[in-house]
Amino acid sequence: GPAPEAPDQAIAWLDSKGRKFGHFIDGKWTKPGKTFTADNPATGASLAEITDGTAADVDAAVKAARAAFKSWSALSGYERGKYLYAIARMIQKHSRLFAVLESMDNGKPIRETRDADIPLVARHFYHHAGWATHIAREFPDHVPYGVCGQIIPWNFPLLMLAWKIAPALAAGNTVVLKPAEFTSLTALLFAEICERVGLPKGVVNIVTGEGDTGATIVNHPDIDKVAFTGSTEVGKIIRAATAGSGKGLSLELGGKSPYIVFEDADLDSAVEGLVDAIWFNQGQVCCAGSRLLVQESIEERFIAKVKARMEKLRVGDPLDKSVDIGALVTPVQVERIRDLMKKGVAEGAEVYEPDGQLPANGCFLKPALVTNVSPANTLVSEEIFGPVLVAMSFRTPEEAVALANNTKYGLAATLWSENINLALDIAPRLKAGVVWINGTNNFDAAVGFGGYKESGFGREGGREGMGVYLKPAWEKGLKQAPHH
Ligand code: TXE
Repeated sequence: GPAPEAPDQAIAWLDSKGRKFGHFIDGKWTKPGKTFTADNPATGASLAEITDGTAADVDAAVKAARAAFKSWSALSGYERGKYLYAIARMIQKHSRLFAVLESMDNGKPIRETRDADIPLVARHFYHHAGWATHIAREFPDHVPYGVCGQIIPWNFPLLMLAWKIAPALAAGNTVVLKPAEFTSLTALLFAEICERVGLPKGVVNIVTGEGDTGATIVNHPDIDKVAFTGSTEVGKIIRAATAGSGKGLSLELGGKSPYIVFEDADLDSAVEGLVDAIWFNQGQVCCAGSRLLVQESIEERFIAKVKARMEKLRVGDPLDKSVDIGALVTPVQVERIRDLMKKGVAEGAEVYEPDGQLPANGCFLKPALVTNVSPANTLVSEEIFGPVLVAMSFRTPEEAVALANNTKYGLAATLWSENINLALDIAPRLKAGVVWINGTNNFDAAVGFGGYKESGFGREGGREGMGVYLKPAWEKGLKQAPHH
């Protein structure tokens, strides 16, 4: 196969920073404080030291963002858009460095960071650069919130940053963003991009740290809006913590999305879609199609095809361009997944894994297919967030809808059928923020993404996503529309 992607450029960048990072606050880098390590989950090697943000760090970042808000929000949308275009272009220019750094820090295959994560990041900034000039017309009598506290997870580190920062800035807000503790590096490289394009100081502040740092941001009295993507557990804590505070809130949480295959589907395409739905990013995807619902009449044939395809999936070095499944983000997650599997098996589940050896070290797991489960099985009801597909069957379309909606989540759903009448009948009955027909994981910055029920609320992308970063002017007692 092709030679692995060389890590040289990313290593040179880390070395140039002394492999030790402070925060990016008010356009400057702070001195590193108490640190934790950023590890490469495929090798266990330590990549850099990351500062664990204190309450004083968060306070300094919020003050800087507050000071910057006045002039940033007073700029015309056109002026703000120019900065977003510059960021987008700079990300494209350094896309290879971003992709390799992301793969090293997170463990996801280079094919994904190169072809999905980083291009989608650039696309998100371009899209919102365009929005900046349209907000005044599209959202008359709306104003930005002010200072946004943004907390993101580790599964799509730079992409989640883009989903948060691009619309916030387009709308005229300033931000304090905390990356996940396992994946801070591309956020820090992004801070350098902000410096390079001359983004006014204080508009973007990156404070690294663990959950406590996140909680400090959420609870800071001078934060106007909180945006969070992560576990449902922490989402609930944040909702409780912000209730009654007057802060705006949007939450993008977990999922257990159904992947429905009807008997008249193009089965080979549905199998390829399934690979993307559940094994993309090792299954660490909030909208992963983790519950296969297959019509009974084709169940045996379809499952045989899935198993045959699983045999061909390559697990290994994330920088190897032919690898399909890389490393999970951290040993903590591997343990979590193993524990859930044990529980599910004790409850009667059967697990199929393809033959073959995993790399001796690193956070690797084989792709797994779980069958013989009742709806009450832990593996059916809980988000596994790993390369584990759970399969069940149904007889009628009615039963498919009932099974699909039998979950506390509601983020995404996929259905396959060659019968367009059936597809269009079923799709609106699936309680999910997005429904894909004869395809899966189709993302675009122009389309709102978000959930129902315990998957959260608020949308990211598109017009709905812009709305999440604006509030009616009357809420601030203002009459004038501040957008130009
Ligand atoms: O998530 P956390 P974890 C799910 C997935 C995964 C599980 C656990 O099922 O297995 O969650 O992952 C910050 N106040 N998802 O524990 O803790 C934290 O530092 C404020 C689904 O890693 O939610 C990080 O930046 N912030 C999900 C971010 O929250 C807090 C993606 C997410 O970490 C905090 C990730 C607190 N009290 C996990 N505690 C998705 N929807 O895509 C932690 N954080």
